[in-house]
Amino acid sequence: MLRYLTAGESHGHCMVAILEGMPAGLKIDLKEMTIELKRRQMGFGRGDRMKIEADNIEVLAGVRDGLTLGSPLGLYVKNSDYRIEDLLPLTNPRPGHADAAGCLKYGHKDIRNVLERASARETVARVAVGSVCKLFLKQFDVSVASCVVMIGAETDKARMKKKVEQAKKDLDTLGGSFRVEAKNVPPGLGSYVTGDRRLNARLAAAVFSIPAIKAVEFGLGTGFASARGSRVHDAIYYSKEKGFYRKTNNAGGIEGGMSNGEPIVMTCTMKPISTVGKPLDSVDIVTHKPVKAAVERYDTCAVEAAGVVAESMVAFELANSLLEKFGGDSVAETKRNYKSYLRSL
Ligand code: EPS
Repeated sequence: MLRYLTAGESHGHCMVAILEGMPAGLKIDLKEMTIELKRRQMGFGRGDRMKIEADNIEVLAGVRDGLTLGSPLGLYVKNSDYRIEDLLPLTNPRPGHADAAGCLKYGHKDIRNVLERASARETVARVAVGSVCKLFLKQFDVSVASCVVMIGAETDKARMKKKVEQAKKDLDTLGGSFRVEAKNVPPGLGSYVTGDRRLNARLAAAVFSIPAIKAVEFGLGTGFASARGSRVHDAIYYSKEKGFYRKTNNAGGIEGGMSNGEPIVMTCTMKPISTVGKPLDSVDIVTHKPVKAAVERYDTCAVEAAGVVAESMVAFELANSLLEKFGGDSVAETKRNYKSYLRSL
């Protein structure tokens, strides 16, 4: 089993992650891992924080001579904007953010105690984890990619950009949707035998664990609601070269909670960032008097970045499911088991 944990506050010293369960003998390619971190920083509509952060990754533990040891990996990303101790307290929660519910839950009287951890800065550690999982999946020719589908109801790239520019001028924010696609996933990851082993349930939970994600669909997704079965289920074919295959992929690569060998396709919706320049009505956490919500530096739109984070979460879950099916304490052992399964299909 693969598992991870992250720690760190947005303006704290650093973001760290521990990834446990990665087999021994995986070549750690820091260059490729750094590319993933840089991809997360980009995207039209990101705020000024990304000009401050370098987002370089340091592997603190679990690697020797460039290869994983099979022991937990310690991953470290330094925060350049480190000033948590100097930041003033805030008592005006932002609608849409974790601020209000977080203060009520933990008894905080300063929303900073919530927002510093609830901040999407934490996703840099997720991408560090995902970047290792991607290296592992590469050993099996499995790839995970993402693209922006829609921003502010626009699907054309130039129009999306204009929408973001306008939202920025209006001191507002925008959400949107992105697609994540995993290719060359073997059939049979996940299982139908219990709900908690269903791959779609695990992948959806993984993507929903990213801040601001409000919907996750597989394949045709909500389109299934208005369709007849005969029109939307993906007919099955077989050829010697391809094995079992489909001509359509409305299922999004998952049937009965298992990968079916087709690409796994997920469309995910992100709500607009909750910090808005023209703040909404709120209530002071301490005095209970009406106030305007806090305004901090913010991103106008982070849909593209969220897609990169989702890739990481999907890569983690696929690596986990692959290890669950094929086992192996070393990459060589997992590969042997994997090849033998492929031959048996
Ligand atoms: C975030 C607010 C902004 C974002 C941040 C998430 O940070 P700051 O308040 O420092 O300007 O830039 O995202 C990141 C720092 C990141 O690395 O993605 C928030 O409130 O969630």
